[in-house]
Amino acid sequence: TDFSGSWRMKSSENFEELLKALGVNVFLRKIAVAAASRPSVEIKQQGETLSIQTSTSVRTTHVSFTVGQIFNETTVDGRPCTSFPKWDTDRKITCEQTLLKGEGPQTSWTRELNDNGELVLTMSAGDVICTRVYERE
Ligand code: R13
Repeated sequence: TDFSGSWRMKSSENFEELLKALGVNVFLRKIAVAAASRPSVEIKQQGETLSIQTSTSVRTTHVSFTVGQIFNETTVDGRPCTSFPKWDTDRKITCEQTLLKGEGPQTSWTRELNDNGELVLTMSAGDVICTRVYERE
């Protein structure tokens, strides 16, 4: 599986609910939701190592990790965590996150290349699941 490429989002469900579950206040939530409706995602993959840059007008994140190895990132509400990405299938990575400090709902994300060549991202907080589908640019 090769996730490499430039990706454009075609649908998003439950992003605001996800931020709400994480305790983000309505003011910041509205700003985040507006910005996150037009993201641009650039992925570079070499073997088991991925580099993912997610850009919006107000926030850009960059993560680089090797599947099977713990790495540091931040949760979608910006809290530092350690993350453990694993192959769920040969086309799907599941990543469980552990907060470095404090309490909060259990968070994770998955990224999968589906049969239509789309990239499906899910982000979870407790039992809230946000699903975002990307197509190649
Ligand atoms: C701002 C500050 C308040 C907090 C926040 C959280 C998320 C985001 C912005 C902000 C955005 C996230 C975009 C995510 C994407 C994910 C993906 C609550 C910290 C800066 C308002 C914009 C695009 O699709 O991979």
